[in-house]
Amino acid sequence: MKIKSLTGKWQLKESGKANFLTAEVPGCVHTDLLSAGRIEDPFYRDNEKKILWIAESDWEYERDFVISPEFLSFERILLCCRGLDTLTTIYLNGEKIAQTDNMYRSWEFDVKGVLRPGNNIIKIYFTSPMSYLLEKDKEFFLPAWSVGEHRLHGAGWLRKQPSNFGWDWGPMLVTMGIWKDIELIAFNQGRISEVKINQRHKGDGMVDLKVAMSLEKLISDELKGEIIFSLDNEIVFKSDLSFINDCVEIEFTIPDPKLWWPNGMGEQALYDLIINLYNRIGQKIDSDQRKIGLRKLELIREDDQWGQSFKFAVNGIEFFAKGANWIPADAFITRVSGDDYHRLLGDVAAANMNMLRVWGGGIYENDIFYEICDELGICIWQDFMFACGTYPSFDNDFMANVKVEAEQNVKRIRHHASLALWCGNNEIEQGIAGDKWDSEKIQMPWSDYKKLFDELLADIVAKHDPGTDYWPGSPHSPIGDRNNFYNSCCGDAHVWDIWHGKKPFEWYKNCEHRFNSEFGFQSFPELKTVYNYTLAKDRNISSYIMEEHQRSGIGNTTIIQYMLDWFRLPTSFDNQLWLSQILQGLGVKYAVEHWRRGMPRGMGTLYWQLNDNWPGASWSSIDYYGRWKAVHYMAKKFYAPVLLSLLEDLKHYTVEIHISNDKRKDLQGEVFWKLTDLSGKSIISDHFLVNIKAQQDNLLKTLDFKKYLEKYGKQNLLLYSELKLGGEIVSDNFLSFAKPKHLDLVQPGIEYEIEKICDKKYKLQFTAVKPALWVWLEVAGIDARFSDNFFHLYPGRKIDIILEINQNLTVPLLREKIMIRSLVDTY
Ligand code: BMA
Repeated sequence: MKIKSLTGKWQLKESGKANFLTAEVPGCVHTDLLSAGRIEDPFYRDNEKKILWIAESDWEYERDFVISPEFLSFERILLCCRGLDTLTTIYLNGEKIAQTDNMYRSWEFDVKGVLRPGNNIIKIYFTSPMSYLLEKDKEFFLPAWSVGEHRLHGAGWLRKQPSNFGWDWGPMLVTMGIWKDIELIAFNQGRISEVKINQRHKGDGMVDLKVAMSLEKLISDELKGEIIFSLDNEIVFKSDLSFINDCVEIEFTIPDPKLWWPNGMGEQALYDLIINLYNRIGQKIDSDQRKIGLRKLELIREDDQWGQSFKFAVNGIEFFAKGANWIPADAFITRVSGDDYHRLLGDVAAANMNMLRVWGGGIYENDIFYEICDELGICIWQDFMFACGTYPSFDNDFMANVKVEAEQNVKRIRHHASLALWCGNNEIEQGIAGDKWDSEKIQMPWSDYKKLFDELLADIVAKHDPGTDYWPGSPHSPIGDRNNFYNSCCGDAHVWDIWHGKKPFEWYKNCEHRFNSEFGFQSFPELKTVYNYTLAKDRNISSYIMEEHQRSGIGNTTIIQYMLDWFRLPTSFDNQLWLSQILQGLGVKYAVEHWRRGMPRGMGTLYWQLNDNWPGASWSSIDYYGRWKAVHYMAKKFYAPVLLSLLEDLKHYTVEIHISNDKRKDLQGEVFWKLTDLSGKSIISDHFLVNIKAQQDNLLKTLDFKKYLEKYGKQNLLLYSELKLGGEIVSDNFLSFAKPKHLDLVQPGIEYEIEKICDKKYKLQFTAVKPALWVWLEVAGIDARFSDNFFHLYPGRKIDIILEINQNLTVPLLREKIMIRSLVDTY
């Protein structure tokens, strides 16, 4: 097989205009216009508004390329477009090859008859998605949520990233372009067209692997091949293959399998599967290589005392899913590099997460995303790309288009060890499926809903990936009235009573669902990030520009409302941003700790949302530039495998000490707790040895503070607790009886030592004379990663922090740049 890549430099122009500019493929019109200096940074201030015309126009990409007579002599030559966004007409040497209408599909066209030796010209015309949608809207209006100033209507007709039209955390930047690789492939005799792997984990611990391989065969004679299955370069199984027909299936047993485990549960062993195809004279003509993790990953739904479970199990071990929801990592998805995927997913693993949900308003992610998830043990809940609106499932062309899209993506992703679940859509069962088509209620009938989500997609998963479970929508209630999408007895739930419903954080304590696939709270990004999209005059949270970068209609008022509940309203802009992050962290922590204590009734929490696709206020825990918000540091702690949490009962003056243990073994440890006044003076403390049962929550003790609360008053007491395993603190927590705003904290007198570990890496040890809450560190002007941040200090407690920066500073210079603040500095 020969491949001729057509990526790289192309020419691009707006249809009807004369001037071409240089385009980069993969890429999109916006990023090319940006590189050419024709538009300003769309993320800066309100520039986004000035460039809506881009998607209202048609665009033309073209390039030439040279084809050798040798290339042309191959029997079959295909033009492969791995991703076109979205409505295109393709011309090769002036001849129309095809039209495309789905950004999620990969396209192959036979072009042997059109290519010629020497110079060739390919042109791809992109039709404006906006004018197309305007037309389709007239044909049949598809109701959808939140359409308005910041979200365009009609996206349901087009198989294109829904959030590209604007969302409540991202810009309205409707892209067009060749967004994935484009190439010519040429081959003789045959090529590998499909590889399907089936794992059977047997009672005796062995694993049977069935590998079915299909060829696109151009000859009727037999073709030879070979399959090699190895681990760390040691061959575990090898066999010759003979393709008399188009398909061969081979089955073999791995007697002593090294299993793949999610993050925190064990190693991520990945075997190499190689399939080679040879021609008649023994030359390799095609090959397929992929990494395979041996594991059984399933959704367990069985009747129990609460209704029906919703929990994942790996290799027969049930586990609590800890993670977040993933959105496309840039409004211009072609800008997301391999390094970006590595960094973001590394941050996911570092926060002790074991699952991400690839949310249905984005994209089926790139291969590299799933490869890294395999390596890091991050299980993937994979939505099909349908979200928050109605879809024309009554239209046969639409359904045929979706069918190919779904088949291709299922076949592309199914072999990944990390794949845990296929899910039909986001939130369409949350009130959008109803009695009939209804624009006012924003509804489509269940009958049409079912065609797409109960039948088409379910059938495709059953046929092409029977080893992975299918779930029709998130949320979905499998028992009883399906309209009751918030059923706490079964299914998954999106818990938005906090934030959208404005209920207090404490309300989480009343809320028991089987799996919390969405819940969350917004915050602002830190000042460094805000600097990137504002002028000095914009730096007030209610300025026009700050509100432009806040896409939730209730956003800033909701942040401030909750902030007033918990904290003193800071007067400086900088502190408002930081405190919004602490507030967000507090809310998400409240929820996760509660739900982890409630296991096994609820067996998962995926907060909304991990990342951002532009800089602005949102529910993310990592901002657009990769900066960890407070909640991401907190996630590392509230998702720790062994978590100590404190549950207050202010009516009865008690506090329960819990340890949620996700480990598969019982543990022995020691718990320490201490009650102090606001000056840090110890009032009472204790420590005791504990036996911590595996894979469950352990209520260790209920402490009664009535006496102390009456004597000192709730505003004057702080409670700290720590868990030691093997002499080392593995989890710690803090509780105040009054809301933090009512604590008359004083300047804590924080001291620290710095020790340089190696270049760009330092150890800092912190102590304080008085209690310091949510101590946060910055290195002035430098992006830093701390092993912990937003931690609590009290007299007698030393906290070691590892600091990594991308510069090599001397200790004195670093000391000059370290900035330390804590809650009292927001007063
Ligand atoms: C959810 C998501 C998104 C949205 C988020 C915040 O339910 O599915 O649609 O961004 O809420 O409103």
